Amino acid sequence: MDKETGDSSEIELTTLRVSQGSVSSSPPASSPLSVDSPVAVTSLSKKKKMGSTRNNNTSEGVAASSPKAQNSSNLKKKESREGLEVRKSEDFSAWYSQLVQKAELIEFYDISGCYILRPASYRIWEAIQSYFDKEIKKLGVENAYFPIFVSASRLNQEKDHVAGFAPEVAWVTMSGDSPLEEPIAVRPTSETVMYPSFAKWIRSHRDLPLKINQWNNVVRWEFKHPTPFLRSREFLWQEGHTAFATKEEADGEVVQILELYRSVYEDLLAVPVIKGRKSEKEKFAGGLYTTTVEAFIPYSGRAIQAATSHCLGQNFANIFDISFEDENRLRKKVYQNSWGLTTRSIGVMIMVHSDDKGLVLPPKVAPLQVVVVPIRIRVNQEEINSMLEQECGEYVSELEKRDIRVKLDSRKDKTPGWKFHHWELRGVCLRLEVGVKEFQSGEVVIVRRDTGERTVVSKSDLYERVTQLLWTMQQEMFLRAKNIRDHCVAVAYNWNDFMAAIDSKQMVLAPWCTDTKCEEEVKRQSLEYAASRGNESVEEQSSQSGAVKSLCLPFEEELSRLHITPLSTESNCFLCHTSAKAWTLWGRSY
Ligand code: 87F
Repeated sequence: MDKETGDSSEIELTTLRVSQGSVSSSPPASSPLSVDSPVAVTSLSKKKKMGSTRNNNTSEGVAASSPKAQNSSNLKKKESREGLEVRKSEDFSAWYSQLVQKAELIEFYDISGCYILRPASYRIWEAIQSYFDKEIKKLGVENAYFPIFVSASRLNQEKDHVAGFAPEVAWVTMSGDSPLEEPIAVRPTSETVMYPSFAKWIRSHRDLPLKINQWNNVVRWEFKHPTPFLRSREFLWQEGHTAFATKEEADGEVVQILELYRSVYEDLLAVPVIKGRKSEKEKFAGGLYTTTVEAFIPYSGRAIQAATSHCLGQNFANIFDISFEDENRLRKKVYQNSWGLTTRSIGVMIMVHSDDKGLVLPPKVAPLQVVVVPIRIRVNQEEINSMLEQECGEYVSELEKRDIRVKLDSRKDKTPGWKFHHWELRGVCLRLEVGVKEFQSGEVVIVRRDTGERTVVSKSDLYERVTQLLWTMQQEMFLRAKNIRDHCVAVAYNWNDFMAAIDSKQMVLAPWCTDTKCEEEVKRQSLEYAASRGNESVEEQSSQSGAVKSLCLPFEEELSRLHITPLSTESNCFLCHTSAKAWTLWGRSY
């Protein structure tokens, strides 16, 4: 007997019907549980009630709202708290905070800005790692590991660019209760840790190129509001550091790595990005130029720097004396690059795809791609139930054999409806439902997490159809996100249109003079503009506050993809009206 719903066959059948109905507009007409049957007719009023439970976004299984279930224990109450209680469109940041905790991605910690990455989110990070690691190895990059601590003298060797970041550096000053002789910093990035070794390892042109990557954690003691994945005081990333004999080789690698970052976001995480170059104000101050992939979160109207690939020129080679003897025995300084991709990528993916029911994950990174839910008959049908379960077990092993990440949910103390919600919240891509009807006809119902679309497939085609649906889901998630993102890019030629678009949560492409003073003016005026709108609601204020910054000067290929024609020589800057030098993408950002 089911703990939650008792043993009434009527209620059990109702439960089953409505659970299915909630994800489908029309149940199979031939279903013994269809609305034409007397049993189902008695259940229609319950169906309405149950539907509203679902719409309220509690994840209480449909069955759990039946009268008998309402009398059940605290266990049920606990279950009802499983689902999201906030809608994405109503309070985006509360929705996100609930989602990452309820979907078991994040556990909060007692140090502000530090989060526990639970197995489900670490598994996503492993998928990103494994993809990117393979790709950089093809480029001849080798992994290594350098210490987490930096001495003060080393960190200060590179004072100029560290100066701006100094408040974010965390220091260890004690061991036990005795002060250290010299405080040591926890790495915020590893230039100063790695480059003294580069100076030792590079002697001749034969030692070049040197391409080192490390997968590690870094600490930046940020004071801005922390957000799981997007802004944390400790985060995971890869930092690539390379050295070349010529500037051309370094330039070539910068765009190769940027292309890999595009691919991680678009091909793996199904998140569209725009490639471009950072303005002088926004580039990494220690380098020559910075390239970036920029993503956008439509609900908050904010852009986010998704990954960066820097050309450092010879700046660090001069500081750390990294030089080599060329073929003509002349001593030369190397040209360097550095590039990084962080666990922020997981947060961007969640924000872009997930919905009011919970996580929606692209199949390529989803820890679980398929869940199989047997829909048991609950009255004296143990024989048929055990055959059903055995059949489901066979589907699982068949899919497992072919490397599909699959799980069988045969728990007897949970209703099918409860399980559906449970796995939807956790972002399992496909749900396979096998009821008696399907069992008898050799079919399986497949429900897609992203669209709720149901497909009935013959068990002999199961593997092919599952593979095909996962592939389609991956493609369609990207196309949907890209379509939405494209609608969030406006074009403006003057300040009023520019701010109107920003206010409607868009990014703006505008002709710009590229002058740093003008960029500072955009920041100042946009802050003034936001402050002048003090009569907005709190929610409006938070989504419409913050300075507008340049995100990037998009590459030509990106502009033509967005159907933007090159600037004419007569074009003027949208703000200062001097001659415009480049189309530039602007927005509020994280
Ligand atoms: C915070 C404190 C100290 C960023 C910091 O982007 C230093 C820094 O150098 C700092 N925050 N940065 C810039 C990091 C540049 C660069 N490093 C390697 C990357 C990619 C990987």
